[in-house]
Amino acid sequence: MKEVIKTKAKELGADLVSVLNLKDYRSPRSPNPLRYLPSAQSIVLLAFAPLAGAYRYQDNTWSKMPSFLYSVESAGNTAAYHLGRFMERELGAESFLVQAHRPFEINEETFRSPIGSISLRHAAVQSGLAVWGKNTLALTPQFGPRVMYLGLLNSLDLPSDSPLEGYDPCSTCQYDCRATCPGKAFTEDGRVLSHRCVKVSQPNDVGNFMRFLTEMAEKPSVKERVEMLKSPRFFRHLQYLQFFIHYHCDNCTRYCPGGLQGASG
Ligand code: B12
Repeated sequence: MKEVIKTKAKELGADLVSVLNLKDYRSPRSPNPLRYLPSAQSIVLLAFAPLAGAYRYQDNTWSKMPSFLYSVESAGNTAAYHLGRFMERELGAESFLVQAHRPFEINEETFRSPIGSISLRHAAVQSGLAVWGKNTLALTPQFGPRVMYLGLLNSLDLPSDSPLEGYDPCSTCQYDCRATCPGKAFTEDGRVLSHRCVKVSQPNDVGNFMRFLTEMAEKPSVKERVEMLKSPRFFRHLQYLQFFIHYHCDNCTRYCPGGLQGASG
């Protein structure tokens, strides 16, 4: 059954596929998957590679986004949806699509450090698709960190794939992703501080928009407030909100040498 699902996933456009039984899923900070699908027994993990040109740009531009996020995410969602429907129709499974990132559950505890429904990196590592990198990303032998993960939580009791052995790209790597992070977002114990990362990776995100609005509210005259609204800064925030997400810095992904001999290199 597992092979039928994997073959179908590849036909639908996934670059990499693996399976993790929930008995083998460990992500202590993440919610209980049964909250999302009470009948869930396993996760089918899908990885989609961006277009090769996505990381070749000289200057960081808005225009890079469709190549490595918007197109990959919509293709991934479409493929995962069709795979889920296939599993429902042909294999009698119930499925729940684990989104690539947003929307998050936003509450008092998580709004400064968002948590996904399923930790796709933990699932990727535990099902042998990838290994943990020093950049805290899940590095695949084929593409390094340059993949987008999605998941299908489902009710089939599928056996897990084995974790990868003998692949340890960070042990010989010369690129010090942690020390060169422009946001100084990495902690000694291998975590990423969200607020520091977001400051440089998503400079037009909600926090910075709030700063903009506060500044505007504090301006003494209407004329000055209107001037702020007519500025490129406001338009950047607006565009960010319309497009849902925009990564500026992506150095830990872009410069990671892992997988550069693979299909994306
Ligand atoms: C919230 C989130 C963020 C937040 C917070 C990240 C965080 N600290 O977890 C912010 C906004 C900072 C962020 C940034 C980025 N993100 Co993000 N993010 C997510 C999301 C939606 C949820 C992650 C989550 O639940 N974290 C909370 C819990 C689970 O984490 P945790 O238990 O504390 O584990 C952390 C550490 O303990 C450590 N860790 C745990 N065990 C081990 C073991 C070892 C050996 C090591 C070294 C580390 C380690 O890794 C985790 C990260 O800090 C996932 C999608 C998903 N559903 O998984 C994407 C996801 C992780 N993000 C992704 C990407 C691409 C990015 C960015 C590169 C985007 C960008 N250009 O800015 C950066 C990378 C920053 C980095 N180096 O981690 C990809 C990663 C792909 C990959 N190959 O690994 C994911 C999987 C999205 C996807 N669908 O593909 N992200």
